[in-house]
Amino acid sequence: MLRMNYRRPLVATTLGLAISIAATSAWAQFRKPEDAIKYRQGAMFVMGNHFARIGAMVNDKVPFDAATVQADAAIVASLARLPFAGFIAGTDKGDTKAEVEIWTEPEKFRAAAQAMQDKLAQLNAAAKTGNREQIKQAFGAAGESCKSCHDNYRKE
Ligand code: ASC
Repeated sequence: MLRMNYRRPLVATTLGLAISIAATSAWAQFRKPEDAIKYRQGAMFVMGNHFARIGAMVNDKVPFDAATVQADAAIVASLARLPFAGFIAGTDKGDTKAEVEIWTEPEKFRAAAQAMQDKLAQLNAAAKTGNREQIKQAFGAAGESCKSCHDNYRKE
């Protein structure tokens, strides 16, 4: 009994600390709200760049090279989670085209983000096969998921 009582404050303090770290971590990643906006835009910019390189190949703008597609698809798939860390509370204003629905219907936004991540994982898997037709199809499906989220959550 004595031992349990002795330990309880430590458990409570550790738990309290863990909860407060979890609650503030979204903010703690960025020094100011503008940094969160730049972060998500930067992540999407890099994703868009590498995604477009794949598009150029499957649409015959540049010669198809399986190894290059694999590298680009791996980059895009691994970056796909990053933008969402930047959509923190209070960043619907400022230098951003983000629609307020991102914050007013977060479940729908999260689902759209997940759909995009799934499509990019499928593109990454297709890239590993080296099969141009499979890659082209997966690229198209992934592009649709980019577009649908932009149509719903990005201002003109
Ligand atoms: C891209 C890019 C997007 C998508 C989208 C597809 O290359 O940057 O956001 O494709 O335009 O419709």
